[in-house]
Amino acid sequence: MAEQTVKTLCRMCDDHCGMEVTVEDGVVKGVRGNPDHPWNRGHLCAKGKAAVEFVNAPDRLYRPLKKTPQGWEEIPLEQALDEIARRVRDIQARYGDRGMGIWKGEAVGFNQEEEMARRFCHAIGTPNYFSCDSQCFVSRFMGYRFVFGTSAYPFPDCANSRAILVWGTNPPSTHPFMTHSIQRGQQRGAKLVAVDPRLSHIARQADLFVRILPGTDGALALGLANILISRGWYDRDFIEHHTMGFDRFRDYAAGFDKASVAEETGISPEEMEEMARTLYEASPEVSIYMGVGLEHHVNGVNNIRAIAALPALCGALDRKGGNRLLAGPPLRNLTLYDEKPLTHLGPIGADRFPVLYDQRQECHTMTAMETILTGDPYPLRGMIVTAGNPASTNPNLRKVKEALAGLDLLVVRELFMTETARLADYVLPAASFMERTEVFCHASLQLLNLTQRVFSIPGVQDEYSFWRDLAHRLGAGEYFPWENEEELNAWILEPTPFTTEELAAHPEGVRYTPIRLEKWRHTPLNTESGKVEFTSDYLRRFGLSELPEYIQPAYRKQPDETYPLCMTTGARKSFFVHSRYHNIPRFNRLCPEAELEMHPRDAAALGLVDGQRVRVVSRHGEVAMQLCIVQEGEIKGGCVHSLHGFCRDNVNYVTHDLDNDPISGFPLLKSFPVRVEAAEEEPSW
Ligand SMILES: Nc1nc2c(c(=O)[nH]1)N[C@H]1C(S)=C(S)[C@@H](COP(=O)(O)OP(=O)(O)OC[C@H]3O[C@@H](n4cnc5c(=O)[nH]c(N)nc54)[C@H](O)[C@@H]3O)O[C@H]1N2
Ligand SMILES: Nc1nc2c(c(=O)[nH]1)N[C@H]1C(S)=C(S)[C@@H](COP(=O)(O)OP(=O)(O)OC[C@H]3O[C@@H](n4cnc5c(=O)[nH]c(N)nc54)[C@H](O)[C@@H]3O)O[C@H]1N2
Ligand code: SF4
Ligand SMILES: [Mo]
Repeated sequence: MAEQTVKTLCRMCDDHCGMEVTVEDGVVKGVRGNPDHPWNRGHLCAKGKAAVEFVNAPDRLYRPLKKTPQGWEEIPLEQALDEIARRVRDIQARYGDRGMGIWKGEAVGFNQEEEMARRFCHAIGTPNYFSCDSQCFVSRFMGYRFVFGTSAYPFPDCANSRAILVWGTNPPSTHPFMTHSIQRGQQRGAKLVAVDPRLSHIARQADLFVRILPGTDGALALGLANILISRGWYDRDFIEHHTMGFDRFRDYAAGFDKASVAEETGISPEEMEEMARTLYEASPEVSIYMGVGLEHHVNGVNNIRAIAALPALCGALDRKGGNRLLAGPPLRNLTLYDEKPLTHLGPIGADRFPVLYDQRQECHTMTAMETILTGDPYPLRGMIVTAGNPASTNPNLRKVKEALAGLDLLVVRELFMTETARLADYVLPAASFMERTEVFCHASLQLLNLTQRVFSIPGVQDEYSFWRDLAHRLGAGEYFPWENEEELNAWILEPTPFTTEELAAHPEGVRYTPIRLEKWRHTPLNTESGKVEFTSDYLRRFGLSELPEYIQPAYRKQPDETYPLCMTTGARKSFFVHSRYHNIPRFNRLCPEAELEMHPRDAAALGLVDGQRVRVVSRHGEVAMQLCIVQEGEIKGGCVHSLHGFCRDNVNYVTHDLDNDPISGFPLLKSFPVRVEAAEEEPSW
């Protein structure tokens, strides 16, 4: 038996921990953490350890499937690619090149493989590139970008902080090895503050748990800014020399007094006082880490901008123990936005969310569902989806399923027969992360890595081979000249001092640039003014508020008796990633079905008992699930929560697709009104 150990990175989630894989005759037998990798230092989380079961799963797809009136038919790969190419050509001939869309999900990451999908999209002449980023990270990206000019998030240096604020995020479940640096900070005496409507894992470890009403975070941040500024508890020198718009921001924040903020957010004036004092006393060693809990609201970007103002007031930007500004690597970019911008073709959603398109060249997935169903502003008739499961993860699932099922052509590249794959005309077997190689940048550590192909299965294509083969069939082969991923990796690395061989020799990563602090002393920030921006001229030019204006969520502004509870969704469990890993038996046993978490007082008022089936009804739809009455203190009264990604009882039947943040276009998944009642019969879909 030829046993071999391959050092690569785990991609069971996007954290890319160092991983060593044992392979015997091409079959993966075991995994362990790479002790030399500085992110995870030899550890793997439960999902990482399950990578063996994932890549060897008995329900994996190995052959292309074609939907026929008799059911799924297995066909050879070459035939599948030929037929798909013919049907793409037909759609583009009939409706124009923009009649096709490309959709990339979370499972293949955000560097090279995202760029490849974008490249293919423009190579075949359509501007309609969609991704999970219509509801992931882009609101944070924009919030940070408008204030600090960063393209990545300002990394919290928790290990060296004296105060750590985790706001709308729960790293023990989602970024487990980030938790180590939080713990190191705590061991050195840092005070940990968690802001969340639910008692998350990190909130349990916090010195102060601030139990906030969903979607009201901007009011709290402005209230804190008001306390800090009115008492002079801020870094005057930094504000004077390195920021713009301070006076207008100060005047605006002055309207957020403790009493009105308490009324809006459900946070007591004493808790606000304690938060403000914690920030002041720890300044400038204050690090703030924001998560997806802040994004899925109609006011997300501005709430995030308001929170981002706090490290600026504390003078914590790019300081030891503060929020570090990250430098990206000088890698070659694969996208064609300079060569073939295609904006004249009207990318879908760019008119509704011009800032989203301007900042990210990203079309809007929820608008796409409308476009498919109505043909307005033009027909969108074909879609190729890779590494995503929108029929589980996008909001308003009834509409998503109707739209995707009604396309002339839906192609899904998958490892498993998912809800989205079931709607497809063709399902193509996709390579897992162990069957491809890519250059990966660990921006927070400023490291470059090369992931390794551990094994391969004939007929199961990696992302590059698929786009290359289809592009060649569609007359766009000139954009995919590289023979394979290895050649492509070398091309991407050309502007750097490193070769693929050097990266392969350093599975723990190589630092592409030294970590330097306080860069703002010598180098202008990447904002329009070169300074930290409390107000944004850029947003004003789009007709949006230049201030991080606080807009009340609708459930606060116009309470509706029909839907008296506030719903938040998607607080992650450590062993699932969205709709992934439910097929790993030991994870499935831990949480076999969707649950609705409810405060005991709310359950008592409705006469509901633990474990019974309840119906959750929103303006968009309804879903039945099992009720879980949590302990007093585990969730804010008046709020309910459910995780997304379940095959049955999916909460995305009740989430809102067309109530969006006007800046990022993000949907309302986390602060929308619902009612809950005993379920007498199951909904009909
Ligand atoms: N195990 C696992 N890891 C993952 C993922 C996964 O699905 N599973 N997903 C990955 C992806 S794509 C992402 S985007 C990241 C997300 O990573 P995180 O941002 O850490 O996501 P969550 O764990 O959902 O934490 C969000 C927290 O925000 C809270 N919250 C909800 N609404 C509000 C609100 O209005 N205000 C405030 N202050 N808090 C609120 C929730 O209760 C929850 O505790 O995780 C990544 N890592
Ligand atoms: N209600 C609600 N909905 C949410 C959220 C929420 O908080 N609440 N969170 C949102 C967020 S932040 C995100 S990022 C999205 C994520 O939305 P999606 O991107 O749709 O996420 P997944 O369900 O993880 O789908 C990934 C799919 O890729 C497949 N896959 C795994 N590995 C590979 C691979 O190597 N190659 C290919 N081709 N396929 C692979 C998996 O089997 C899986 O079906 O969900 C969003 N949906
Ligand atoms: S956190 Fe877990 S799943 Fe994510 S990369 Fe690391 S070991 Fe893998
Ligand atoms: Mo996400």
